Amino acid sequence: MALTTRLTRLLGIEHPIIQGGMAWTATWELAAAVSNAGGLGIIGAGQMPTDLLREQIRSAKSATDRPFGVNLMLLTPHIDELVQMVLDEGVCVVTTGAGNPGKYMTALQDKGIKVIPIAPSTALARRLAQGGADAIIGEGMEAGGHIGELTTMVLVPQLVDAVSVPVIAAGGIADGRGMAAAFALGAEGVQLGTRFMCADECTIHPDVKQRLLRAKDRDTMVTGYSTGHPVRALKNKLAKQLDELDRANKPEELEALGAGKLALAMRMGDCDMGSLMAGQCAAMVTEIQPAAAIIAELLAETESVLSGLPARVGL
Ligand code: TUI
Repeated sequence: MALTTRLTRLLGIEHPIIQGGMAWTATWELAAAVSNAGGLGIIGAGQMPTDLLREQIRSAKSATDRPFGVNLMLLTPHIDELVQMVLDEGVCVVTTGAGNPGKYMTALQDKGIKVIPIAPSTALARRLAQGGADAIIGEGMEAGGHIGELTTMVLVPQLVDAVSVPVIAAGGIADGRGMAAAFALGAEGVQLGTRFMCADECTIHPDVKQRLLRAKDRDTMVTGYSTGHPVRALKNKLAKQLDELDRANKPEELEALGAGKLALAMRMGDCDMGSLMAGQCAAMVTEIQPAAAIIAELLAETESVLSGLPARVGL
């Protein structure tokens, strides 16, 4: 099946599926595998040193001839240096998170790089679209990591009404039912993070993958409201300690405790004191599979849901 949308045409990809650019998680191995399977793989820059991200981009280029992207986390202190390096290296797509990429937009697009910011609200999406964003990722609060306030179900249709560029739905999508629902809401693509954490090619610690496979529906929680940067992760010892600091309104202590904890989980496999950032749909991830199998399954399920819908509702 070929699902073609404005997004597949804009990026020159086969399927309208983007793999989330998760920090310490989405390395070049995963990004290249997703791109080779016809989706858009994304390297998560997070707080990576500039030289390491450069190597990641070069490795991805040697592993795929297809388009791939980089996610830039805008709260990173050396973000200007990362952007300059990405301009020098050249990639097809930059997605951005945790801020407004307005000041980098022209420089990136002048190099032929498509800029696709993540927006948690219509106000920001409108500003970004006016500033020339090529598409907008609407990420609901079901997502893992740093989140906004709105759910995917209410955010996506409002974004579709607010901007004329393609909208990509993210947050809470783990299978073809969610993907079909995203298209029903007006999205022209989907971005999945948590599901791809359990791809064979995802290089996170195997213990984290096992924790994801065991997760149940209410196993994530959000901490960090007091800092202004709420984060969703699987419940563990760290999350409970962060929650206590949140409730005591101690944002500085919370930030100090949280520092470096994502890498501790994803790279070192510390599932107690590491930050197991993951979305609510962790419970829907039940298998470790090659990225290509995830994409094939998503497409087959989406086709089956969409083609079965009219009969199901009596149309
Ligand atoms: O960025 C993400 N997810 C992330 S970033 C991250 S690293 C981090 N760790 C601790 C605290 C903060 C970050 C882990 N997960 N998703 C995309 C996303 N972007 N979610 C929410 C936003 C967002 C929030 C505010 C985007 C723009 C924004 O704009 C504020 C403004 O400047 O108007």
